[in-house]
Amino acid sequence: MKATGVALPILALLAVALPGAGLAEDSPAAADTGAQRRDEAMDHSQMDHSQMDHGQMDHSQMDHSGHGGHAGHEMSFDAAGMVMNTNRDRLPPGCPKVSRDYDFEVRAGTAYAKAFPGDVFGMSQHEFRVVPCSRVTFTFINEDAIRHQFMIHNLPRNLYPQGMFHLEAAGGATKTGTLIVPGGDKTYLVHCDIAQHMEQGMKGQLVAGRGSGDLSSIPGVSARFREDLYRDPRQWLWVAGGSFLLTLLGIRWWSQRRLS
Ligand SMILES: [Cu+2]
Repeated sequence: MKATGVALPILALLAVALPGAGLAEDSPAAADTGAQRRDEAMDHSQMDHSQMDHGQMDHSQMDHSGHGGHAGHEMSFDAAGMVMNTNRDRLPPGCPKVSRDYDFEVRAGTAYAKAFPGDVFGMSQHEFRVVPCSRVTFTFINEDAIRHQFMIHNLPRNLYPQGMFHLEAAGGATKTGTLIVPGGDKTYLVHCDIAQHMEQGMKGQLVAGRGSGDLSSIPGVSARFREDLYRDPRQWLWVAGGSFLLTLLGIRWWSQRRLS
């Protein structure tokens, strides 16, 4: 009776102390509390934006809320989404003719983020490699229930108002558009501009020729601007199992000591 009376508080102490001790082995991760993780997520979005050339993208001049800001765009718009600035025949600067045709079928949705820890949204393909002056048709299939976009930026403004090619598909919808890539080696940003979708994985790049360097945080292509720390659930099982075993051993040792 006396043995159990002392063993119980010790058991409780062990149970509290041991999981903590297990975590102390890799303290940086242990310190990664929920609150910090939220802060990092916010930070991440801001820093990611600052690293990109969003400043050159004219988002300030765009009016996403209505038609007013889309003056001059060639645009087809319906309940299923829109296709903006599609171009099949007007040649961009440096292109005497269309060099080649490409057809990409891009699927978008949460299912394509599974391979990338920390991402929520994704695309079936995050990088598109083409030769300069090629004509590229994108069929954008949205498998989610929410709206997604497929936007390409920094294209020649005389052909693509605001330098932008833009597909937008409502949940479950498919939209197709074509553009002719300018001459020269350049990497173009592809993204979904709906709030936080790019930061959560809907970011890609269209690489013409040798490109002009990888953009950051392209899933499967380039490193994240800031890495997220995630713990494998199996690690928790090891910690819990280890603590339990140590507790049993402690009780055994204690009761043997009391009896001897
Ligand atoms: Cu999206």
